[in-house]
Amino acid sequence: MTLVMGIVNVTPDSFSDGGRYLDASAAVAHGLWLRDQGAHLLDVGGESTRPGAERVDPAVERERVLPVVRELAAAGCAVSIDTMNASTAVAAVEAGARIVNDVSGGLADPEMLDAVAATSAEVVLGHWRGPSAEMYARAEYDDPVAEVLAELAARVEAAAAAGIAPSRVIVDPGIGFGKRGEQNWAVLRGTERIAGLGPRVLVGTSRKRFLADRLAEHGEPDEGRRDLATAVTSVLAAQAGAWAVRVHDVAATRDALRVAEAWEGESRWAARTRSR
Ligand code: PMM
Repeated sequence: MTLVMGIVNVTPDSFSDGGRYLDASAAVAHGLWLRDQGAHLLDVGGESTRPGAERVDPAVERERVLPVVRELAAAGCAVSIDTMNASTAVAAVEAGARIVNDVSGGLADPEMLDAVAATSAEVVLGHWRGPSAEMYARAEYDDPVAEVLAELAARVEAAAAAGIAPSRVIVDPGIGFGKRGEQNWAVLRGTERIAGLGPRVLVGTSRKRFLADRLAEHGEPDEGRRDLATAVTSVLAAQAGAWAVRVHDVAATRDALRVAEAWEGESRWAARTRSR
């Protein structure tokens, strides 16, 4: 079964839902609602990674996310903490998070991998080429899939060197991170190869600009149109071997995955996803 990770952004400026859940109780209510819609995991984040975003002070980040992590974990939800700061990661794990989701793959904070190693949490290592403010300047690739694979493999090795067993590692191709338009499609096309690296794969396409750009090429307005596109890319990622998909609209992706599973046959789908 492909897992659905629901997004709980506790930020004033995330590009699609920033500001709506800055209040902790509203964020908790949103997380519980996503859980009821079928999310297997809830990803709580307090720092926007939208293109051009400024970094947030880790103390401010912790103030935003810890009450939300604590309450959702206490309610029995499987929580991941979306952070590039080791101090926030450790505090969130103490508050009940089971997964540290670091879009920088441990590159933004040199203490991250050692800090995670000292916990029992799992870790998502994202493909990343520098902070939001400068990531597009580094979006140069000769062969996007090969380069993403090699750079992810280096992060998996760094995690192992820090003492994080490969079974605790999940990799993420970092759609939209240091990648422009077509480069994102090229990387998604390589999902099967990325899954061949070994660790489980998480794919996050939800509401990202490259989807809106694709719709715009056909004259479709952007407003409110990205969730259906996200459900489609999430199913395709699952078929290519993704272990989990990270989305805002859990119900749409859940339905899409159920339909795809019926098409393929439950046992074949289960066998494919079990092997991850
Ligand atoms: N994308 C965003 C934030 N966190 N984490 C992972 N593992 N993968 C992603 O693709 C990812 C992420 C940016 O999207 P948002 O601002 O809408 O949360």
